[in-house]
Amino acid sequence: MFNFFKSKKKQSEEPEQAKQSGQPEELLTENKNVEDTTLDVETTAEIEVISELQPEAEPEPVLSESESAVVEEGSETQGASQSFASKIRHGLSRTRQNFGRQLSGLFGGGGKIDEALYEELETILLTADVGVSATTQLLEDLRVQVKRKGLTDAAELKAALKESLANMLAPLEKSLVTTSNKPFVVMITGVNGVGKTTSIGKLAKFFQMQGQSVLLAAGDTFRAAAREQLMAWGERNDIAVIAPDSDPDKKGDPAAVIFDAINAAKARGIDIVLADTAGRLTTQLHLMEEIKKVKRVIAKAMPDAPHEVLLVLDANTGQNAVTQVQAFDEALGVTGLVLTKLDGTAKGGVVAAICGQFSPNPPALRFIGVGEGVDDLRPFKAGEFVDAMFD
Ligand SMILES: Nc1nc2c(ncn2[C@@H]2O[C@H](COP(=O)(O)OP(=O)(O)OP(=O)(O)O)[C@@H](O)[C@H]2O)c(=O)[nH]1
Ligand SMILES: [Mg+2]
Repeated sequence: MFNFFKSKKKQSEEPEQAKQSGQPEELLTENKNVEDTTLDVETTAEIEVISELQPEAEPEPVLSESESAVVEEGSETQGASQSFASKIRHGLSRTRQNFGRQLSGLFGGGGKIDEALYEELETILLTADVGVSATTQLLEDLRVQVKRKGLTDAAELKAALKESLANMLAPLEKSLVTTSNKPFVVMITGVNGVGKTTSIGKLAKFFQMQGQSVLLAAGDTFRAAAREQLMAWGERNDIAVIAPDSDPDKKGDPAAVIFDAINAAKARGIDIVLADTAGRLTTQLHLMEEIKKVKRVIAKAMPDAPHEVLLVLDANTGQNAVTQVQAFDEALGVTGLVLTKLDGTAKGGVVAAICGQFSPNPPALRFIGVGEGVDDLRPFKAGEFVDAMFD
């Protein structure tokens, strides 16, 4: 944590020096954004300080009881995957109670497969936030299956629908491989309050458990509390955080903070940089421009970076999530999604809506959030997810 405080001090000095030079603040911010080569010099100086303070050996992370359980689960036993699956199942209980129960009601009594049945099924899918496009695709696929397999009884449709849904969600399942670059830079973005900062904490733990070192960049300079939130989390978990100045009168520049963090990670041989950013609505055009600039500056710190642009979505937003993917993808080129808060909603069907909208190449759904605990962010597995949606 020394390094963090040192970096804080260094940054707090910069605006003062700049102010003394008489430059307007707006211009200073711009200069810091790498348009000016002096940033390289400043950053190099900071790296040296950080390296000096880096302890010889990384301290063992202190684990709480639940976190220790994650390590045990991580050992590749059958019990582990069962426990992962039961967590997802628990997290999706609201979706299952709504969607799964209605389907059981529809299919459970048997009866013949006719147009009325398809119509009822269409209504259930639409009300579960599956969306028009995915619903149409699922029904078409189901009709093909019914013909091919010669199904006649409504009870047989449940398994067929499960199969169609699993096939539809399969392209979303692409795990995040972080070994292609060092550091592997992940930029985290999304609208306000979707779970970006807490997901960063969970992701940091996830990668740490896999033996990878992580550095956090507190790039949300808009909300003073965001900096504190990430800092406190980093301190508790022995993970370095590079953050802007704490003085609310001095505006931090998100791009500069992340730029510094990448250089610090390079100097320290860190595997993964997780960069937080402030929440923004897709209609706030100036903030969408700002995030584009953050991405450009990241590329100046490391040519291929960011290696992953993760868009965090709140499952409660339902269909609106699709609009958010479109807008952020247009601005940044989204490479992966994190869908949070599935535990608090019956709108789990939104996963299918994303597939339907971006068929045949939907963005990768890297992780899903099924609770507030540190081990409640899980890599997305299509089969497991579909199983958890049904009774
Ligand atoms: N139940 C549940 N709560 C979650 C999940 N993920 C995040 N949260 C909660 O959502 C709230 C907002 O989380 P933050 O991480 O601060 O959201 P943010 O996107 O960083 O917010 P801004 O920075 O203000 O845009 C917190 O109370 C989190 O605990 C989840 O998967 N399940
Ligand atoms: Mg945040």
